[in-house]
Amino acid sequence: MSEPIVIDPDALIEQARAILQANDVNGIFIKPGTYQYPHQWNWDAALVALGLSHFDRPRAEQEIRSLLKGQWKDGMLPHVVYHNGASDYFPTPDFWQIERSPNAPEGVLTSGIVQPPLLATCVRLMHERAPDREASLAFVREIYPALYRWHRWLRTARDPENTGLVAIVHPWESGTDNAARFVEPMIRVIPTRVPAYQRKDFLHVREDERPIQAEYQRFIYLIDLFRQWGYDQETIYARSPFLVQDTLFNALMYRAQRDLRALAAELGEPTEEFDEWLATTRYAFNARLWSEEHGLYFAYDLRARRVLEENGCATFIPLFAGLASERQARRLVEEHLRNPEEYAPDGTRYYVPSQAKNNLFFEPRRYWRGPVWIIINWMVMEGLRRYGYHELAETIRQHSLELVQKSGFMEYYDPRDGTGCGATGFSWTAALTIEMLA
Ligand code: 9WN
Repeated sequence: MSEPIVIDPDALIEQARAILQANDVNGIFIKPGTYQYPHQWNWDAALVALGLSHFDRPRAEQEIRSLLKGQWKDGMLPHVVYHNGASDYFPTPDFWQIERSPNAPEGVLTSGIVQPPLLATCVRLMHERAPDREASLAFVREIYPALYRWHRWLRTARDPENTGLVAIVHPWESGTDNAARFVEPMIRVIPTRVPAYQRKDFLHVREDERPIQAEYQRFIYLIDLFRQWGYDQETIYARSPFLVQDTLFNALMYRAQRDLRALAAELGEPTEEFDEWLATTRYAFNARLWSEEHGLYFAYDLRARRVLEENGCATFIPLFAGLASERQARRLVEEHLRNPEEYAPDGTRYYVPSQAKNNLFFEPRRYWRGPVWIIINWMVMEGLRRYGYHELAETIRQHSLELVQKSGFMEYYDPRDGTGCGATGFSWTAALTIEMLA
């Protein structure tokens, strides 16, 4: 038996704050990792703001204002904002070539795809516990139009058929880039004529902890198509060889719409539009993505018109969103999360592997194919609390803090022994440590 790991909350909070401070680039944005990710990422920034809000609200608000500077004229909130120009991170802004779109923002460089809409959720959490409600409401009022335009863009550009579910056009948009649920749709992407490029993601991280080359090549091929199409969303929706209604993205969209509705109500803004969308989406999500046979939520491939039956951690995010019924929650928890062949410790020590352990593609140290990610643990923990599974939620919180205490603020962790993988000095691991301890 190995020694039990003793958590020192005060020391961990101090170290987490130090990581966020060290990753702060000139007070403008906080980079996701010390070396690997030197720009501002969309959902990372939302979590960073949430963590910062516990000790420095003005800086948290600044983080959000900086992210919103990257917003496109049509409302799209891109996945990366390059406030500081190019770096050793690839793709660089001159690879994205966003000037090909009439909607690109002026005076700021960004990517041309999106990431899961977590921002409204973090803004609501920050607002609800604000000591100065009035000042906080003033901030919400300031950014509400941008949040509204972002969500409206998703509801329209990415769901032109009004299905209630929004589509992603690139695995990077899911935030869980090489998850097993994208293997099948990525096989259907045939990367003909890939432009010349050089992978830079092994400069600071081991190659066997990153996506394999066949995937990376397709990541680049897709970007090349989108830029050739001038980032025209109608063309992208009609022609992108990758078009998926993702479990995690749609669950977070649903939660974010609920959170934005709550903010709208407090501001005295209209809410009917939200109610209509939420009702349609709740139905569509469960009708299309829930499998009664497996007791799991899956993703849906719009190109092949097929459900993607891969068991990965995204299946639990509907708990965070409040999309599951009590009965669905019970099946997710009892048949899967607590199942030692899939997610529960046994052979592994830590919750929550990002891929079920009995999934064909499970690899305990490769990126989104098995390692534990603190963002997922936090969402699963919050989801379990919502459905009354307090003990299991507490176990997952303990596991998360143990991982950080044992191996530092890493991007992800090996579920077998808790050793760290990926990027070092990882900001959302620090931000969520603060969130879990404060
Ligand atoms: C591509 C920054 C981002 C996270 C994503 C994570 C990883 C980028 C990459 O890093 O993706 O966007 O280069 O691998 O998958 O969730 O936002 O931390």
